[in-house]
Amino acid sequence: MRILNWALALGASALAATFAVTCAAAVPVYSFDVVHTYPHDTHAFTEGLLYHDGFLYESTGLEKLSSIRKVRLESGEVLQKIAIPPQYFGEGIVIWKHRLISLTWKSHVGFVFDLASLKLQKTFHYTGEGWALTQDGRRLIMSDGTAELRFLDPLTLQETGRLKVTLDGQPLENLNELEWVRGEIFANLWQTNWLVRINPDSGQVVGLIDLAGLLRPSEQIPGQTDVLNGIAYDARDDRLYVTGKNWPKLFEIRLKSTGEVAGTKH
Ligand SMILES: [Ca+2]
Repeated sequence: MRILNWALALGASALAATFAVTCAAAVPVYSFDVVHTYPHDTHAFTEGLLYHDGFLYESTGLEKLSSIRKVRLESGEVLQKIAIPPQYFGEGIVIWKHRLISLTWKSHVGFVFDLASLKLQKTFHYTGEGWALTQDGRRLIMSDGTAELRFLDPLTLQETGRLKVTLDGQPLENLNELEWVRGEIFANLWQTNWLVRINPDSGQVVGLIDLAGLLRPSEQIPGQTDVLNGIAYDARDDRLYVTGKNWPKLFEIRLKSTGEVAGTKH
């Protein structure tokens, strides 16, 4: 079995510099098979992605361009779309019952929309940055760019706790887009082609998913195609979707074990 140095594998030089050579547990590394490929709006700077009742919901970022959309998976057709007020940089989204909740990056403001109409119902506030949202059936889970995930009460949107995420015992920062998948939190590591699988109780990373090569170089639009971001999961049919900022494609993928583990050199 080959052991990868995870800090080098993630291309995370800052992490490598602070990494202590104390190997707690080697973490399995997964690769992927593409099951289906779907079109994706190359002007959608994806910040949030989820699957609900047969449709994708996607939020996009950038000032003056932020939006929330309901999208037909198969065609990429935008069925409903609202603009986020131009002073805000839109971030993650989550659905809780008949509401859709969204974050903004650095404005400390979140929005609650009626899911059916996408009409704004109210705003709420939080400290720090807003990156992504998902939910585990009991709580909302929020990332803010640090190594900590926050749990929020889904009704009051007040913080109820935090989870420090660690890889091999070290805090793992830049947790971006989130998805609750089969009892684990999946997170996209910002500016990398990696997803991590997080134990929601311990915060430990229990798997690394290498998505390098998912979008081929020939499919990338110079000056426009940005980083991997966006994970959605259809729990009913066990389908996992991923895309990226301004990517021309959205992929259904299936994870496969590489037989490799990531850890440190001993
Ligand atoms: Ca998601």
